[in-house]
Amino acid sequence: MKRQVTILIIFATLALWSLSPVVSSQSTAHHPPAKLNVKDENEVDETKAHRDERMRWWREARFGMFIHWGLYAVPAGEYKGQRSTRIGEWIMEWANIPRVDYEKFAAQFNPVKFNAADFVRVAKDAGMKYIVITSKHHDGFAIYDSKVSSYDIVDFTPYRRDPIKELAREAKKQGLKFCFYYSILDWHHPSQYVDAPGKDPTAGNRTTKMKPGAKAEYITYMKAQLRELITNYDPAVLWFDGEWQDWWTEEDGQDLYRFVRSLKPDIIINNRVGKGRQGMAGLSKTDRKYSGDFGTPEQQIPANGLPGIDWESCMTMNTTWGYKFYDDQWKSPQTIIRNLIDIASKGGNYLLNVGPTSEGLIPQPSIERLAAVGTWMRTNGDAIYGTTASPFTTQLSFGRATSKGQRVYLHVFDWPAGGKLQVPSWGKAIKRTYLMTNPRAALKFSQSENGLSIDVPAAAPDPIATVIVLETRG
Ligand code: H79
Repeated sequence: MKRQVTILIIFATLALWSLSPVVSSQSTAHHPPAKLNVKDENEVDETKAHRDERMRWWREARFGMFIHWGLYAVPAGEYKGQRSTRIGEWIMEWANIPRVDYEKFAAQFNPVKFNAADFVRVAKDAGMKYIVITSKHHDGFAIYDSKVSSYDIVDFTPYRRDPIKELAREAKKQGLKFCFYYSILDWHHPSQYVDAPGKDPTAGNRTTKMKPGAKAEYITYMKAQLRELITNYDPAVLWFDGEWQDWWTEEDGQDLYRFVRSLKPDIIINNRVGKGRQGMAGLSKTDRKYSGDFGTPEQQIPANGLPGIDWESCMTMNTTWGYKFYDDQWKSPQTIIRNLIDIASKGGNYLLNVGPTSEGLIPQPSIERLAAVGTWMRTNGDAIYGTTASPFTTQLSFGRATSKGQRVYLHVFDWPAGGKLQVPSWGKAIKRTYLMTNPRAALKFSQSENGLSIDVPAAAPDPIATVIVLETRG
């Protein structure tokens, strides 16, 4: 009996450590795992080994596609002649559009050009390993076939079909993981209303009020939709958002986390299910245990990675998530590729967004950029997939590094003049070094306690990022 208790405590401690992105052990000491060793049917108990197994594909993947697709693609950033620098999927908020008027966009949402196989092919050719699509954004509109709501693509649009069924099937067919975004904030649900000066009570707003007594009913509705999503499409990740409402608590988040895991035990859930995230920086707070499996920096890359903590930076290619026809502030392929490398060098994933049109097409500038990333990844993917963060204690002056097994990959952004690349020492002896594009041609190098000097070609083989492989001893 005593031994069982000891084992239980060890497992509970491991489970807490693995579930909660706690950096210092101090906070765990002050907040013992009060609930985690309590067995009830909803409890998600997990060892570190179990969690590592559950997170394995996600950690190896490093690169995914975010898809923001919904009714907001119809106005595409313009309402009654009004445009905005704000994000397209928030038009119901910034143009102060009442529910009854916003609903009218549905009559024009007819994505007849949508082709699931093409979507997945574009992601796959870019080197992406998973797809996360908005099942329901803040506007409350479901782009899948929901039986618990008529505010969905099948019941409310002339399209009358479920594009998500095809997308989920295609993703699996082509070997990508299929995942859902789901907004807790809901501008359409009768439980919520806006109480802000100059605002229509049924428009969108950053925060909504919860009608007294309506929360339980709304949670039942969310759970019914989540059950549909999990049962009918088998997603690998649930990516929550809109959790910053004052009516949503960490306890609600933990309950929802357990609910989703109970429907699919090996699913992965982001930290926005509860109240752990630190604003747009997105990593989880450490003052107590929070629900969720990974941190979610938004439109930013943490200055330093956090060892042992899973996180994913989500970013746009222009300045909006949902399609805006006039947003032409596209990032260059170089910026996008270097962001991917920068994130991998810090131990994170990159979730890169596309915002399809209401016809069902990914904008051409996005297609072009994804193709450029794909070209780079076909040559250099080994230096991204399944890697962990840079082994160097400081950021390299010439670029970034990733590591995997006995290899360190140098991603050179700024090619050295004079044919020698100087690499600081990090305590490991080098056996062999070569360009990723030419493994048979070893590069000459010399190693001293000051570091490594590698003889490299005079000109940069790849001006965006040239990968040099270091094979280490031990
Ligand atoms: O779906 C996309 C956006 O529509 C949604 N998240 C991405 C993935 C989003 N982007 N910006 N916002 C939502 C605005 C939210 C901003 C804030 Fe906050 C809410 C600022 C203050 C409250 C975030 C949450 C930062 C602190 C808490």
